[in-house]
Amino acid sequence: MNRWISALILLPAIPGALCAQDARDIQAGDRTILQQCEALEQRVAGQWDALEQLLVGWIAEDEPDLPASWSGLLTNLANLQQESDLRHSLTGSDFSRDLLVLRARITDLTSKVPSMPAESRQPAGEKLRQVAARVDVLGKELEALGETCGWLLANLEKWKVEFEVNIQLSGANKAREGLRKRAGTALDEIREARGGPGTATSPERSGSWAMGRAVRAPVPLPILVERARRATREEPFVNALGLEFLPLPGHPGLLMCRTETRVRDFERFVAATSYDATEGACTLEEGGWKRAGGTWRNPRFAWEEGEGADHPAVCVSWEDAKAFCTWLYQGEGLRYRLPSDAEWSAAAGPAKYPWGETFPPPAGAGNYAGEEALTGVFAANRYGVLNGYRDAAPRTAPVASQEPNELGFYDLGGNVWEWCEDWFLLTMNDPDIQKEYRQAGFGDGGGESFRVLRGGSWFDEAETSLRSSCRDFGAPGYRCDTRGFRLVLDVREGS
Ligand SMILES: [Ca+2]
Repeated sequence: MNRWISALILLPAIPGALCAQDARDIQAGDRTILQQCEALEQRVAGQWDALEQLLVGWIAEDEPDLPASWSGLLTNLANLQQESDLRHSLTGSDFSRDLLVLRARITDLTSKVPSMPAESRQPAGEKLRQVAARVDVLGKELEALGETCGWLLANLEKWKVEFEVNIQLSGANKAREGLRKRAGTALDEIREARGGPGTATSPERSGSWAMGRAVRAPVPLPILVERARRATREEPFVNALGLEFLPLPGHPGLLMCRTETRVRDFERFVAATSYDATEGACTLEEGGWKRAGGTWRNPRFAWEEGEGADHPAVCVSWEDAKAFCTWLYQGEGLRYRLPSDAEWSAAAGPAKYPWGETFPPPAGAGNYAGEEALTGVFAANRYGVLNGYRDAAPRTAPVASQEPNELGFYDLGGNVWEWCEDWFLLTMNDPDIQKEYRQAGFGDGGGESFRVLRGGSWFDEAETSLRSSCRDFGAPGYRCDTRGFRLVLDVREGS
């Protein structure tokens, strides 16, 4: 038994004084009270999931009996709101009651700290302050969840009117399609609200979901960090952009994005900041790479309109990628960066190639320059291809088009070269690759001239380029249609 607890038991029992149970509660503050707090946090996260599931189910129903499904959704949402809303705290929401009980217990214990032995007051008070702060954050999130439900309920009423009008105007199918689209947008908004860069505005109750991106105040940072730390391969951390992050083996507190950053993500960044990444990108043209007006938005891949959104963003430099990370940090408060060279290696695994030990790649290994690439200028210029290999994409492919690797990461081999934090040195490469470069008159890489790129791209077919160990290099400001990036999220203590 702790020394001061023994001492306390000998104190005369006076009103307001610390009893043995109080002492144990304070002493075990990071166990019992925090366990209760954690359980509540998990329940709140479960409520958010339930809210998402309501909409997912509603959108997914084929030919739903809308009046029935509508009233079901309204009832479920109302229940969810009541369960979550702090205003119902005195009338029976389990959540709020438990939260209030926890708060009251912390207040009670705090009032008893002065009667503790002098040497114990400071640490005990600190422990209680910490858990009180955590409970406050939880209260805010619970309130936000209630508000979001309320807002959605209000919008559902409006959609109902809109739907009935649209049936008259354009028929049931079109009306249903419009409704699904609205529900889909609402779902996106809710998912975004759970993470939230730049979403710190209040809901516009009189507006539609489409009017404002913000649903509610962003999820408090400590909760985001906690969620990220608890992420697993089965349950990744999903950030405000909908990007999924998995724990990086061998690097506690670091998570890596399962996919390359998409055009749609970069679009959000540019829309929010007016960042200009359009100048000077090199794209593959007649006779080689040229500055021909290509940009991340249109890398001259002959995309159909609207097709590129899920492709990896290309024509973005290392500097552009870092600016993107800064923007995400400013919105979400989480620390994003590019992977270090070693972290990228950890995600790729120990095999010689991203798909295993043998060359050439088996079918489905990745988006490389297979025979499908022989279109347009590629065909005319007779760049090398992997004879006998074929994937679906002549240029970039939507991220996650191929199977993930054993650790759950997509496109670590192929699609686009990925920028890393490190400066490039030729000696990072295998000896035979170093020899090739040296024969071409290349020095040691210049120390602080070029950044490392990993993973190969849609343009690559050479055995050396397809090795997991191969490092390409580029000046930090260089934009090119074979290069993109992938994010790392750092939630280590003290980071
Ligand atoms: Ca390909």
